[in-house]
Amino acid sequence: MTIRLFHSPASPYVRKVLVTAHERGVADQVELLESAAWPVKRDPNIVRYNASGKVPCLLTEGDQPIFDSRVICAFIDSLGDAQGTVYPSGADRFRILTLEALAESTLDACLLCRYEVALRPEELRWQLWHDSQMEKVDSGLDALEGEWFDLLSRDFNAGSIAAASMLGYLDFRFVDKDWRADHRRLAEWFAEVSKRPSMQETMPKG
Ligand SMILES: N[C@@H](CCC(=O)N[C@@H](CS)C(=O)NCC(=O)O)C(=O)O
Repeated sequence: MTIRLFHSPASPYVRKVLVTAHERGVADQVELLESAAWPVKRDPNIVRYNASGKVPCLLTEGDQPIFDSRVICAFIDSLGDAQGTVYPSGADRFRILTLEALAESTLDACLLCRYEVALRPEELRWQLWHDSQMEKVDSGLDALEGEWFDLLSRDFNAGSIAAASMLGYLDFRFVDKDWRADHRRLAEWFAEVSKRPSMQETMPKG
């Protein structure tokens, strides 16, 4: 089966999807489609399938769109061989889904900061708004370093994948942010999981 993916090589949400595909052994089934997702001047090729115009957006063989990244990850997980899953069932399922949501909301705040700096005309920028998003990033990092760390580091589940993609994005776009200084455990964990082939094969570019 071939699944097509509107993607961007810099997108951390796309990275989540690709890491999941590698972890589940289906990366060779993913065909990357050219696309130009951007909050202004959206790409009509994506909008045709995903009204938000965002990537990732997956197309099934029957041309059915699947988005957003969390839904795509769950879909890709279901394609992998029956023995593994990044969304274990049972008692931890909703904890892992919540961990994934935590990592993703942290990532959302990163992206809002990035757009503010990279996209918004300088005279329209609002420092308080930017700093408030960065506070969300810091709270998210604290939570991952703290109460969520055991679940995060127990295995490489969907929540761990989302967190690793978020940390990779911080290193990629926020090179001056020394998040490791106050999050030693998280930094060690990230160094370790970054060695996984799924992470090595999906380094952000752009
Ligand atoms: N919640 C979405 C977020 C996806 C997202 O924001 N993607 C960015 C690229 S990193 C995008 O397409 N931005 C274009 C836009 O905001 O219109 C998901 O998890 O897939």
